[in-house]
Amino acid sequence: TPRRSLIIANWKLNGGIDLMCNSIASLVGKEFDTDIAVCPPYIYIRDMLSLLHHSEVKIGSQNVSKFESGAYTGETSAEMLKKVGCSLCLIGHSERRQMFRENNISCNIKVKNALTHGLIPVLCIGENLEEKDAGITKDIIFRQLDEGLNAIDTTTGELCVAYEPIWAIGTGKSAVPDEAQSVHKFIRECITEKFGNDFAQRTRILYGGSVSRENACELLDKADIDGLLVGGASLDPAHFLQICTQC
Ligand code: G2H
Repeated sequence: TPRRSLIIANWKLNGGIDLMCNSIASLVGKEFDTDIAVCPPYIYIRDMLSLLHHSEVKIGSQNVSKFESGAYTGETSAEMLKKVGCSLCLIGHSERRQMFRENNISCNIKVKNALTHGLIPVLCIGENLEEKDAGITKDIIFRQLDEGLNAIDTTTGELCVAYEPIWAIGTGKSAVPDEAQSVHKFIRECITEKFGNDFAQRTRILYGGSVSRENACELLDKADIDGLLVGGASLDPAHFLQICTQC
């Protein structure tokens, strides 16, 4: 494909100074055939950026505020993230949808904020087990894209989508590559229908959910899988490095 793969580490609420230092040490000075990014908790973003220095490794956040500025205690804006040097931000991870009341509408505002400030939004979508068993995966995905990407500006900036079937997250039960590929293909069709073929071909669609060194290459081999969002396995720097370099 013309799309360069993107592999993102999502530390979630894990890690500390040790993980930060060990990850930096394992990633700095290496050359990669793919784009690599790490999304640590907010508190580590600035230190990681300065330790990474001229490395190609990018830093992202795990969330972004839907507000620009003002009396919103605890929030961090897209503009702030961009100004310190972040390249991307995760938006609407299923954990945020399930535990912090994120929905397609709030995600849509966040995607627009990110694009406005030059951050790459990584919109996370995916069905849960009940929806999968009911055979409505495509309806769920369609709606998450239709509402989450409503009226975004596709003339500037870049968009990524991460398909993370909720039943595969942190369960060790990854989607089989063919199964993931068919959903990724559908996602690209939805984006084509909404924004045209050019934009759809440029959009990277990542897979997430129990990615490990065992399944990474087979997933990345699929035509519409343009990268990986790695949770658990990214907490072991050597394991993450292997995922980044082995395929
Ligand atoms: C899905 C994924 C990273 P894990 O949440 O976003 O986590 O790889 O632990 O399933």
